[in-house]
Amino acid sequence: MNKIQGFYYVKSENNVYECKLRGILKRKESKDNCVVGDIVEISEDNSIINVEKRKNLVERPLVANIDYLVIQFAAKDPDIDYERLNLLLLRSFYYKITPLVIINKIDLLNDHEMTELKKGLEFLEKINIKYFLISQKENIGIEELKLFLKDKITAFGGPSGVGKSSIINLLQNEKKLETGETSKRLRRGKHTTKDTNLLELIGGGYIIDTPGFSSVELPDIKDAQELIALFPEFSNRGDCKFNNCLHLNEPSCAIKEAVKNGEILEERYNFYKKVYEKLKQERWNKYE
Ligand SMILES: Nc1nc2c(ncn2[C@@H]2O[C@H](COP(=O)(O)OP(=O)(O)O)[C@@H](O)[C@H]2O)c(=O)[nH]1
Ligand SMILES: [Mg+2]
Ligand SMILES: [Zn+2]
Repeated sequence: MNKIQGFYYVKSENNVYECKLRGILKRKESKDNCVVGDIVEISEDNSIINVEKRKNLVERPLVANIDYLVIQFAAKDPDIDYERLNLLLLRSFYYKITPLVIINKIDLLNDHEMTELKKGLEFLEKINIKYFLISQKENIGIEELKLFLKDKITAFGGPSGVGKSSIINLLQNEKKLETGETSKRLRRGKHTTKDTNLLELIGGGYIIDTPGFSSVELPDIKDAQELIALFPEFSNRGDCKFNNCLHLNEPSCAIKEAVKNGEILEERYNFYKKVYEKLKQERWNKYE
């Protein structure tokens, strides 16, 4: 379901129907009663009469049922910002969207740099996150990516200049996005796509390309236990001495033990501590 200027465009197998909301859906004065990405039931007079339960819902942009968040970086120009990668992973887990990591521009790497890159991405395998090493320019890895995204709804996020628009243009036919050189002076804010419309993929499926998914703002995490749950490698470890262990300064902590023996990557643990401190200082203390 796609929404444009008050009309809802509902796609069935062979048709697109222009629909209006009806009955209880319309009366509910809520902007999220029916959103882009919803799976809906329509009547013969083109009214949406039911919205199916969502597997996820993102608020900015307002969109539901996303299968993947592609977190895209470039192997070089600009270099990978691992903290930003971790933040985007955190957001992906928070919104219950499966993350996929794409590293584009591998044409710019020599063999040694390629080995280093793979080492830097090893931690993704440990937390079962699939990654693709691709080059839009030299058409490396694009076919595999296409197959993977077929029939799925995929959002794209990542810094500017990593080739998001270039890749999206290869994947979809509807609308060509502007691409450009990385601005060296102003590194932020060159967003050429502002709408939330779903772009249809050539082989089936949809892409969403909006700046919202590149945001590195910390989501609305309520407390430490909710934060801990967003680190998949922290689960299914042995027990810590304390039930409500924050894995910081407590004795006999299974997480710190796992960091020490290399089962949990130190950078990931340090990222956890950093986010914990930030949330505690900037948000949680206010409610105490
Ligand atoms: N060397 C190389 N450059 C690329 C590749 N893909 C995109 N670029 C270039 O990177 C720049 C930024 O691309 P763009 O798609 O606008 O990035 P976006 O800001 O993430 O949407 C452009 O100059 C592209 O030509 C690639 O695979 N290899
Ligand atoms: Mg772009
Ligand atoms: Zn612990």
